[in-house]
Amino acid sequence: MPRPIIGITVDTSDKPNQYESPTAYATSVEKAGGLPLLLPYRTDLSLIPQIVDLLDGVLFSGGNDLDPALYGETYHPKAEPIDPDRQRFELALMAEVERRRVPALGICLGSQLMNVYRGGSLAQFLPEIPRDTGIEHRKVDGVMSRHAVHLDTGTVALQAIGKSDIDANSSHKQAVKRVGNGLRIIGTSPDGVIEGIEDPSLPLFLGVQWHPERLHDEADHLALFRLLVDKAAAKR
Ligand SMILES: [Mn+2]
Repeated sequence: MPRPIIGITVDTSDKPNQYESPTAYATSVEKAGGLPLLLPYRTDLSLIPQIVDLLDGVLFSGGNDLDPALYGETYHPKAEPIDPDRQRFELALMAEVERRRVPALGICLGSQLMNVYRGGSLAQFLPEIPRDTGIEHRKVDGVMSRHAVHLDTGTVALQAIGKSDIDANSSHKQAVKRVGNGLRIIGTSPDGVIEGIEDPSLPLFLGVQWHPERLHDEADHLALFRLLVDKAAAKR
């Protein structure tokens, strides 16, 4: 059987006129049984239906901060704005993916995009949000911290991973605030930060705030890529 083809969105490089993609995304998809395919975003949006024709699933990858105008705010002083071309492409791609019920996994920015696409909002700078404990969700000195995530009963993430308490990594300063239409929270960290969302009415529309691609050697985290690949195989 040919492997399901998983499109992976790419990020902006610090160098001008280049894309970049951390290798761990493609490696994780391949390890889970999929065939990874990177998707350039400086693309005429009219090509998106044909791009989606090629794909069995889509991984919306990490990146910089969405324009908060999408949820009626202005950029926080600490924001690192996303390339507007990337935001435009990914919103249009997500609309096509949703319309055709193509299985989708969002990671970090990808998860935030799912929420904002559905009319939700984000907390723009977690260090300023009152929380129960002093968990650091940002990367510190180049190292991702780790914290617990409790997965809620009945979520596809819990079903895929097979246990409700996992040890996630963390490299984000934003998180879901108002949950978007049709989405539900899949889990939270001990300080109450929302660590993922899903739309249970679609074959797979799951976003996680952590970085499972950096932990593909751990079964709990590879399980999310297996879920994406399995749903993509079932859709063919
Ligand atoms: Mn976190």
